[in-house]
Amino acid sequence: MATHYRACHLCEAICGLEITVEDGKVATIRGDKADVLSRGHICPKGVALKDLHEDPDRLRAPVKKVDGAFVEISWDEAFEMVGTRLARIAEAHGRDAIGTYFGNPSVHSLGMLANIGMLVRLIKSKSVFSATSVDQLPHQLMALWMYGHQNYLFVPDIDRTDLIYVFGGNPMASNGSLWTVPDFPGRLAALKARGGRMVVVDPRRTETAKVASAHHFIRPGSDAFVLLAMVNTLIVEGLARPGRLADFADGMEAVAEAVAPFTAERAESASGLGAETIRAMARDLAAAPRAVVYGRMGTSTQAFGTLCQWAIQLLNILTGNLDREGGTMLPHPAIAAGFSPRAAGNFGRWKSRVRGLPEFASNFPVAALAEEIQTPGPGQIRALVTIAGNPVSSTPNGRRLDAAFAELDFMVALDFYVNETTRHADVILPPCSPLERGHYDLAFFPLAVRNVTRWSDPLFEKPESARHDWEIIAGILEAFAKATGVEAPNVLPPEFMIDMGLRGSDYPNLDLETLRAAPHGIDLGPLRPSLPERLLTPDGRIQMAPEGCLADLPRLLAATPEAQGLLLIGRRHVRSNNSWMNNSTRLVKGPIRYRLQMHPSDMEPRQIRDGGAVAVTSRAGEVRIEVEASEDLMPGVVCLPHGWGQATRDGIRLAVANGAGGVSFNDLSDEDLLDDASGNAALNGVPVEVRALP
Ligand SMILES: Nc1nc2c(c(=O)[nH]1)N[C@H]1C(S)=C(S)[C@@H](COP(=O)(O)OP(=O)(O)OC[C@H]3O[C@@H](n4cnc5c(=O)[nH]c(N)nc54)[C@H](O)[C@@H]3O)O[C@H]1N2
Ligand SMILES: Nc1nc2c(c(=O)[nH]1)N[C@H]1C(S)=C(S)[C@@H](COP(=O)(O)OP(=O)(O)OC[C@H]3O[C@@H](n4cnc5c(=O)[nH]c(N)nc54)[C@H](O)[C@@H]3O)O[C@H]1N2
Ligand code: SF4
Ligand SMILES: [Mo]
Repeated sequence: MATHYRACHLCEAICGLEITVEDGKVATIRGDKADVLSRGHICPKGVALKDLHEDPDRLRAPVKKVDGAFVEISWDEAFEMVGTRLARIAEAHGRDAIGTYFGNPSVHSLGMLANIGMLVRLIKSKSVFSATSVDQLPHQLMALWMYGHQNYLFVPDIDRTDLIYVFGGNPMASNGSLWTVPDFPGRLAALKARGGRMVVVDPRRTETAKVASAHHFIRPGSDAFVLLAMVNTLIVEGLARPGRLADFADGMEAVAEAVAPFTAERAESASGLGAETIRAMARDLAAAPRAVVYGRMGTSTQAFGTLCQWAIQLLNILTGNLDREGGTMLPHPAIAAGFSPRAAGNFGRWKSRVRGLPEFASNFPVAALAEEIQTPGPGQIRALVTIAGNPVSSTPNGRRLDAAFAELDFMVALDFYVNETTRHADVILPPCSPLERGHYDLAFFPLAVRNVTRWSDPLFEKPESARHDWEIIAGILEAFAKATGVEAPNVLPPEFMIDMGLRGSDYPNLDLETLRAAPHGIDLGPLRPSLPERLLTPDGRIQMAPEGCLADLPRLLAATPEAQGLLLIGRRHVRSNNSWMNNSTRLVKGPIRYRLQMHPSDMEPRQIRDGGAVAVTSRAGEVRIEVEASEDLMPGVVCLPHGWGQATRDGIRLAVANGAGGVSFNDLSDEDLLDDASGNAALNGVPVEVRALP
């Protein structure tokens, strides 16, 4: 029996795992107690890596569609076909006719992350989309506007703070996001043991709310009112004390003027949170020696995501907690490529063809993907490359995308499953199992609560016939370059790039060999302040009042809570991973987790009974699902997880065998419902109606 240590790549917590192998098979998977960051933490998904590796439904060779069915082909044939078909479409219709979509796992796969830029540059199409616009776009936009870099996402220093406000995040289920904080439960327990507090603001009494010092319900989509009222309180009551930040932050007067209309009373009527509670929250924040305001999905994938992220930054700045121990800080990762000025990002340099939505970092909002395929004219998307993504399940109005994908002239998917999205592909190119590749968390060390570095060698050698993600991208680049008569860019093995990166690190004596000899990771010390030196705004100062935020305020002021009707929000469970781990029986077993949760006071007038079937209707569509009564919801709010409903689409075997059912949340979410300031999808706070079915 051999023991192998490696990082789990499934979520942002990047836990260290201890995996034992017997007879060439995974025997056990446990948390690695010696891991310098995760200290033994693991969740059920980490254990399910065995299922992913062994899953007979996972594709092991490229397939092409013949008469509606997928048949295996050789890599040579697959690349040839992809290269020539894409080149032919580009020649006939222009480069923008080729669309690409990058999904979430493309940042969890080193070979992908390191090379997708090259693919975009070679294809030279503006039709690029990604999961960013159903996720953290407002966070990144704010980082760009206020600090000059899209990746300046300040990390809550949970290990040294006294008070954390969590708005719209559920780290007890998600294990943290834009916050690599493995063993969140342990770190929270330590915070409480030293007398600290965590306060949760969420329309649902979540798993995180249940272990918080206090929880407040909030009406979905109304956080900006509350957060800006907290800013207002700090200013009006003379509690704003930015300390040293005042020396290099501009825009205080503009902020004071902008937030003046956002009183606690106005916030109360919009949000349901009491005006006194809101003021007290602001005062507590100002009084705490070290404190953090943190907001996640519930405050970004909603109609005022940008304003929420702005107000959160303002609260941390005005209380002097930005860039301070026990507040929020920017990590110093061993490889800081993601923080380089070249990667600073851009916004609004060009607009999408049909709806005029702004690009961010050369991506259009994915809410515009279906219309870009379905609307004729120059630039219409006719071919699509999806890369580790499942937009039919994960992005707004999945039914419309489903129909749009069926209209494409050509589609290729880099994925190891036939799912809601890839079933439309002409060719699917599956990478080898994640346990067969080396791993380095290029994207997540820059978000971690401590500076650490760690390399994971492959657990198993990949079969000769299998390809790594980076080799698949290299194959496409080569074939497309050949078909368009240009030279193919050189793709390097990711190991090589990491070695180079480590050798060029600000930390001394790092290279791949050093990391290989330290499989539990190397601790590089606690987070430390680094402003103003690292600011990358044009004048090197914090921009507290970005134009784009001020311009969005009238829209917020005009927003009036709808008198009746229900608002739909999402939920994550610790045994789920977006849309793609439901094939693991180990994860799916147990109580059914995909029902619509509804408060009894909303069920009664609609004559809906616990366990009964209902129709849920939004502007975008209708789904039928069972109801689960829940007192954990704020009345007026209904709650459904995303990533389910595989069985409602033809031709997919996934997650059906083990009894997983449910419906897709995004058959209800609306491609017209956006955070207008950024183009991010408003997946939370979707107006719906629910009626009992006989
Ligand atoms: N309603 C609602 N919708 C949501 C959300 C929500 O909270 N509510 N959350 C949003 C968020 S935060 C995100 S990040 C998106 C995710 O959106 P997507 O990234 O589009 O969707 P996933 O479900 O993560 O699908 C990932 C795909 O990548 C494949 N895959 C996994 N690992 C690899 C790999 O190593 N290589 C390759 N080539 N393929 C791989 C999987 O088989 C799967 O098909 O969903 C968003 N959608
Ligand atoms: N187990 C598991 N873990 C995951 C994932 C997964 O699918 N499953 N996905 C991973 C990914 S890609 C991401 S991005 C992260 C996301 O990480 P989180 O953001 O921590 O996860 P969510 O569960 O989406 O939390 C959003 C919270 O916002 C609340 N909410 C909804 N609307 C509003 C609102 O208007 N205001 C406020 N204040 N709250 C609101 C919801 O009730 C929910 O509790 O999780 C990651 N980790
Ligand atoms: S929390 Fe779970 S899924 Fe996330 S990295 Fe750790 S073991 Fe993997
Ligand atoms: Mo995400």
